[in-house]
Amino acid sequence: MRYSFPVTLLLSLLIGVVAGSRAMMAPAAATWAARLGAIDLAPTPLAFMASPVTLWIFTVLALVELVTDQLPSTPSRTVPVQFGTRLLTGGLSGAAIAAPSGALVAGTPYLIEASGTWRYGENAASSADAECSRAAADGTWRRDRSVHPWDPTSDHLDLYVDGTDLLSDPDTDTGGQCDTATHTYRYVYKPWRSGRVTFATWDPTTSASNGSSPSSASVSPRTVQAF
Ligand SMILES: [Ca+2]
Ligand SMILES: [Ca+2]
Repeated sequence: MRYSFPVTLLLSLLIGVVAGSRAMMAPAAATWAARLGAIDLAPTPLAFMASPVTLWIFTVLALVELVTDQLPSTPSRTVPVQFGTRLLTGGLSGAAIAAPSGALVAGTPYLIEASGTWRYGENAASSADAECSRAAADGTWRRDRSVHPWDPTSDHLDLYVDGTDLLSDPDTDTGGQCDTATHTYRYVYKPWRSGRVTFATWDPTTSASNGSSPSSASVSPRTVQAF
């Protein structure tokens, strides 16, 4: 099951509160939720959380914790070991809740496919796709193009994912690593952190809006889980 972003945030907050009071209760609750199908971890690196072995390990640990917490010899929950365990189990449980929410999971490869063209600058003949562009004065689609005289060696107008210029492969290389047939490019992207990614195009020409206005932007990236 997939929850909306606010619901995911709320559930993550709640599981954090649970982890704060009972370190093992949070992952036990998360594994039960995964086991019962309330959260779908199968396509994520946290799939092990839904396995019967993990379920019983965390359940037993949670029960043991319930008993040992009553013993006078149990240290305060604010000592470093107790606190560190809570951070770990709380983080793991929160990740299990957030993983299927549509956000990307760190270290997982995703196939990004971007297709379409958008207009930059003010001339109708100036257009770009995810990697290549052509100009009014130069009708050839080129992989590298600077559109700012102060920055002649930069490659502008490309699609950026999470702030990084992609080096994606054309669906059909019609010359110079450009796809002038369908303007479609693919890239296997492995995010270094979990979360949502931003897609942006960069148009440094001073006279234009920066390519993100709906009228000129039709490069449509979509992500598909690759593995
Ligand atoms: Ca380029
Ligand atoms: Ca690029």
